[in-house]
Amino acid sequence: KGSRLTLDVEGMTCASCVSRVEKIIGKVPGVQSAQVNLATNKATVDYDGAAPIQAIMQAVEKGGYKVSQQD
Ligand code: 9UX
Repeated sequence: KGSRLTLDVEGMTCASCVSRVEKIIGKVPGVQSAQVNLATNKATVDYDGAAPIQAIMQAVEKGGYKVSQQD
């Protein structure tokens, strides 16, 4: 019943960035889990309900990273 979306995250330069971004995304309401890949700059997000894209993008940007939506 859950859905999945992929976002592009720029500005992550170390493994701790990955943890930070996963934590940031994981706190967004509706998000079940987030997996960030440092090598590909992609964040895979599993969520319930309506896609929380706007909230995720705001939270990630506030954290100091650039984020864009992927197809
Ligand atoms: Mo690593 Mo990322 O020292 O915001 S945590 S660069």
